[in-house]
Amino acid sequence: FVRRPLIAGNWKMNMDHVQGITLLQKLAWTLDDANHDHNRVEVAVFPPFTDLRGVQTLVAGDDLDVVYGGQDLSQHDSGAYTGDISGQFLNKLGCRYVLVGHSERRSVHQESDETLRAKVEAAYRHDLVPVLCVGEGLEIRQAGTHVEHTLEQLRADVDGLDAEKVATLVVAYEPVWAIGTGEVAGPEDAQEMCAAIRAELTKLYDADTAEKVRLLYGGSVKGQNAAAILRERDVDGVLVGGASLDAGEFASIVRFEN
Ligand code: G2H
Repeated sequence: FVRRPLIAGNWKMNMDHVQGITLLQKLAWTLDDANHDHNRVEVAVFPPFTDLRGVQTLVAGDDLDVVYGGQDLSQHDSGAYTGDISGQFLNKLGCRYVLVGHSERRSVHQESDETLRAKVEAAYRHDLVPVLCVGEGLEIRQAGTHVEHTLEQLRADVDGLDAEKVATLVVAYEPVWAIGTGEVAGPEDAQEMCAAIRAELTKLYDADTAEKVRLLYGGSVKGQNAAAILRERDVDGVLVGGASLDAGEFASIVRFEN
């Protein structure tokens, strides 16, 4: 691998703090039992905000080789924004990453690219690495304009960021039609888009920067399809929803054979 693969579990609005701790403990035991080589991939989980403190305590106390992040953050640092979570709070809880612009945030919360651009900036302001999610819906896929659509989101969300920051960025390509539906984009679909994203980053920045960016695929990833997706040249990891809620299934994705 040119870039260290990132296997990320997005718990979405699942797992209360007790269930979250149990899941993470089981994951650690499963990987230990299998003598998993922790240097091979980076494992990250994105629990609900209310689980983060518990995850932090467990990871530090048991010295787990797992990093974690928030599922969203505010574009603001503090103030009268009831219900929002600042990047500085996530940073203080030891988060390394934060999801930005997951399709469920774009559709359920109508987050615009302008807001997401501000959230990317806020993440960097608080030393968090944004995992920027982009991707097209079914109609756009059927119309054949999915590459253009996804690159437009990318351009809008990273507009004006300096190359040094972009080099650390993670971009997750998640075709909305393949999320939680059991429909998986084929490995070649994932590769097509990830290659297009890398080419676009080369155009916007330079080849060196683009080669450093990790590109993930997300959408109905499971133990049984992960290896084929991860074998693609420009795919540097996966963002897993449903299958990350089962320790054994997620462990089998982490331990994919290539
Ligand atoms: C896409 C993915 C994780 P799932 O949302 O972000 O979820 O694996 O359930 O399709």
